[in-house]
Amino acid sequence: MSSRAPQPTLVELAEADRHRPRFHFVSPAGWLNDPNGLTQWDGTYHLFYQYNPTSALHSRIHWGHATSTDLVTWADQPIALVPGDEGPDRDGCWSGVLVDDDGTPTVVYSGRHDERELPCVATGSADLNTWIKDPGNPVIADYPDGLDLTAYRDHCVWREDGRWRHLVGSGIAGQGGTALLYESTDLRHWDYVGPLLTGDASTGTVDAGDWTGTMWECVDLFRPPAASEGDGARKPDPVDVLVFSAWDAGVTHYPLYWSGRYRGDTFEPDRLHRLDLGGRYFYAPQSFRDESGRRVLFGWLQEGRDDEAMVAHGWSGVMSLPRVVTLGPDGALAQAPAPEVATLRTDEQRRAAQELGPVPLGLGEGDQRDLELVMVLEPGASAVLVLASTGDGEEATVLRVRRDVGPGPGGTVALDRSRSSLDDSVDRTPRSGEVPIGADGRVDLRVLVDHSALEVFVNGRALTARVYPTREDATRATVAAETGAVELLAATSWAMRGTWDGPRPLYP
Ligand code: DQQ
Repeated sequence: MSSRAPQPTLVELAEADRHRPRFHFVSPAGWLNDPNGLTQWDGTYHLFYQYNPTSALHSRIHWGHATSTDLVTWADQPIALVPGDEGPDRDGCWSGVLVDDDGTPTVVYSGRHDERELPCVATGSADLNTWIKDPGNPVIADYPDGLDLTAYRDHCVWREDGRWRHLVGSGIAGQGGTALLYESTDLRHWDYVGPLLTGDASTGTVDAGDWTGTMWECVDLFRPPAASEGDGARKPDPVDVLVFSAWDAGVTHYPLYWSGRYRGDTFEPDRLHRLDLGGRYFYAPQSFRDESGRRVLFGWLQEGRDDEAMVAHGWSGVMSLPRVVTLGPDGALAQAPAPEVATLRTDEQRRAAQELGPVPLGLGEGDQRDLELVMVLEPGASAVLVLASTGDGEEATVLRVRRDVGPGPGGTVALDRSRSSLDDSVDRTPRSGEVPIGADGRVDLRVLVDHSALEVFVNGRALTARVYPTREDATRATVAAETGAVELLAATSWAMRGTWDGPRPLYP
């Protein structure tokens, strides 16, 4: 009789994977996608997330839950929402938000059944660990009359002038993505107001990143605090932003936002912006205002490897680091890792200020790194950072920052992943976009490498991606000047401490 070796569990597979980040939040194993229900409640940060504890694929989604007192180290809490045996969420508890209903923590989420989603409500215990679904779910029983919708899900809910307001992400067939506005006095009975704003799917292209999709997922409306607040500088006029994730026929594209003005029943758009130059690698973001008044944003770093690889490794999906978002002087959002991330730094290495040349300057080795560089680029100059590289360069991820020719402001950042991995089943397509570089040529660059997760910030613009080098020694980082004069004012690199040890239970 032959006895078969026991199959490794999802947790064992996940723990053995060298591509699994160690200072980004990941689920214990299985599947993770969107951040949900973000809040700081009585001082404690709560991160709920789309979670499938049964496999590394998206199916029958639960709400996982973790808490933190410092935004970077997380403690797993019991799963918050499980799809019902029957009822409107029997096929999944999809994305949603948490609001404070006069002291009662209350989530508004999308219950999935029969291949469509409808708004549902659940109330939580004081520690936010036990949730009771409202017997009246779904609280909106059908799509609004008279609209031919492409999809309908995800929520942004806020209190305004004594009533609740609620956006549901959607799309109007033949027109484009939209955010449908509702009002309520009790979060259970909703009056439909109308579309707050509707995009035009007949303009723009995916390649340019200005096509707004046939449906908007995870709409998020907020007023960002000005970056200059508190330092005595003139405050810019208030700007509101409407963030959404452009979607089409089952395909997730990228997060975008309109800057403009929220005018009550409508949103007056001014400009469309890319929220993250990595596109789908920072998808379905959600933000919240913390108790200190900061606007904090998390997003889902999708995998760049196929379903087979996800299943083989027992896990999928990374939560971004927390980002603090402000309104920059150019009227666009400026993003930076929350200062708390720096508490994970260890083993500081500094490089002397110097004029960079073509010979690469080493910035340290390791697959959990934080790099901070300040450079001055002359017009037309470009600096090149090589990351996750082997000594012979067989595997290397190449990041270029280039200042436009001419004295005007402007520049680009480009991520070349063509040599990131010898495994040709992983996504190695490039990413790039515009970054603001002022007349002084100064570039503040921050790079966070956490195994397969890469988050880059260039003068407040973010570019997120995933990389999967195959060689164990693909851990080097260097910087050099590629063209023109590049002055390095400061370069510091740190190893980053991991935020948990060992396996975590799948069903906390
Ligand atoms: N993910 C959720 C949806 C949302 C999408 C389902 C965005 O609610 O529209 O897991 O990634």
